[in-house]
Amino acid sequence: FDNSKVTVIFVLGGPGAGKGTQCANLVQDFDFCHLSAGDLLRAEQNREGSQYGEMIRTFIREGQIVPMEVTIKLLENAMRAALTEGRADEGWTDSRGRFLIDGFPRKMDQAMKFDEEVCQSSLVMFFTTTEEEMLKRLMERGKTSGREDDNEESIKKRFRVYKEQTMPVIEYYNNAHKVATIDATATIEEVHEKAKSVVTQLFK
Ligand code: UP5
Ligand code: MG
Repeated sequence: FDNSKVTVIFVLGGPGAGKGTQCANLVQDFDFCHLSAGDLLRAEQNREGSQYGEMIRTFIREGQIVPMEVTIKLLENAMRAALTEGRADEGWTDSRGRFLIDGFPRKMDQAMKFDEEVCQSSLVMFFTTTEEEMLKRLMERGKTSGREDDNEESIKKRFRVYKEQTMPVIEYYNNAHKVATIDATATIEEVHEKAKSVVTQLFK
């Protein structure tokens, strides 16, 4: 994608930090197309005829990172679709091409490949809070989410993979001065206000 036509913000943070919630809020404020890598993988897992369904299910349950070729292909397809068709479902109407990419890249290899072959991100929003808080949120959500990884065993594995594989990605972008760190411990509304001001700064 042409970086002069497309703006990408990566949204990172631990499992349950509130990435999806905050992206949904930012879509209301700015003309963003919100793409959650996890949601795209879950949709592909459930798509009839997908050759990756079983593989994705196993990786997600174990909290492991699905091989990057699959995820990057899904993201690229979704970006292309959004640029050509718009995303009326999210109220995304014009084609300036502003993307919030949620929960990606969570491993160094994905970060390098996306930067080199898809496009460069403008900013990384990093939502951070304690493991205790994230566990509490996910266990609560697990009562109704139907997500196969919202159980204590999977959550512990997700925390481990996050620390071992995703934190280095955040470090890497931090060294490139691309990271805006946002304390996600406060209420959804308070976190939203902070996130909103970060994006406003970027687009100023
Ligand atoms: N909540 C949110 N904010 C709150 C606040 N401020 N105060 C109180 N409660 C708050 O929020 C989680 C819950 O907390 C909700 O109930 C919310 O109301 C509440 P949410 O916004 O859903 O948090 P989020 O950070 O999006 O949590 P999520 O569980 O989606 O994070 P993960 O990063 O674990 O999940 P994701 O879907 O991104 O990935 C799932 C799996 O897919 C990965 O483990 C991996 O196996 C696979 N994957 C890949 O392999 N590759 C990828 O590139 C991406 C994913
Ligand atoms: Mg999410």
